Amino acid sequence: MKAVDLIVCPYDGGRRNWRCGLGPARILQQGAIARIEAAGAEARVIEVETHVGYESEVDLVFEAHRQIAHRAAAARAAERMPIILGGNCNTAVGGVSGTGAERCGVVWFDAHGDFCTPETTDTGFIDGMGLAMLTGRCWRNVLSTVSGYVPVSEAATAIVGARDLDPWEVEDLAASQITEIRVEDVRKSGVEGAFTPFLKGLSSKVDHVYLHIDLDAHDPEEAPANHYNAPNGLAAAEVLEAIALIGQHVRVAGGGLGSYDPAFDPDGRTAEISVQVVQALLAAGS
Ligand SMILES: [Mn+2]
Repeated sequence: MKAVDLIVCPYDGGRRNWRCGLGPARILQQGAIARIEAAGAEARVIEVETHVGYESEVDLVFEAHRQIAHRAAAARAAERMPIILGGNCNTAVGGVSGTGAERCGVVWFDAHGDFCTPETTDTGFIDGMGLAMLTGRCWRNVLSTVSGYVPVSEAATAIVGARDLDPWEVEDLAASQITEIRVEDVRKSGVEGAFTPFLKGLSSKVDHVYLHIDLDAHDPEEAPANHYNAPNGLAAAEVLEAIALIGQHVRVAGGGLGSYDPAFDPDGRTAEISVQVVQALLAAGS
């Protein structure tokens, strides 16, 4: 795609510019715009402003989804690719809703399941519910306030690189129709071998896909992302290869990055990889 809206939503735990909320600014500082433009595309940055009556994490999460949905829909209407630079993973519902949730597939890269619900969570941490929200397992009444939201089909959803799951997430993912692509699948069969069974039938089920990349899907030795780092993750080259491969099978309409806390990345390796992920999304997108 030739034009991109980088939609910045710098929240973590309901706080602006805190912890992973500082990730988007660090990715921009790494030269994301200049490098997109050097590759022949045009980019602009749109920062999400949230205005809520009561600043709880819950209020801010859903207001962010509403705002992101609006911005992503405006981007698609202008034939620009929406790429959300988020704080935590509570941006994907907005991104998918704005990109077009009907007949949308999702590939969710993450060390964690993000598949808790208010009934199964041990902590109440809303960031652990992003994929469960996206597939319609919880918060459905308030999610109806997000323009364009409908639950995405589990059969058109894959979670990639998850390796640090709560017991309920293990059980609920296994019982769901979501495809799990594990790090060991990629090690054993390569990116193409691990992804192709999911991708080969996908274009008959959906019109497009949205790719959500939690940076902690990567191995923390190569790309330290945040305080929830889990060992034995994906190589950056594998993530980039997967994004390109997905684009060969189905239209990539939008995507997002999240859960990158620059405090865990003193030498900027993850910032660099994040820019490469943005460029890969743009190259795969249409
Ligand atoms: Mn996540």
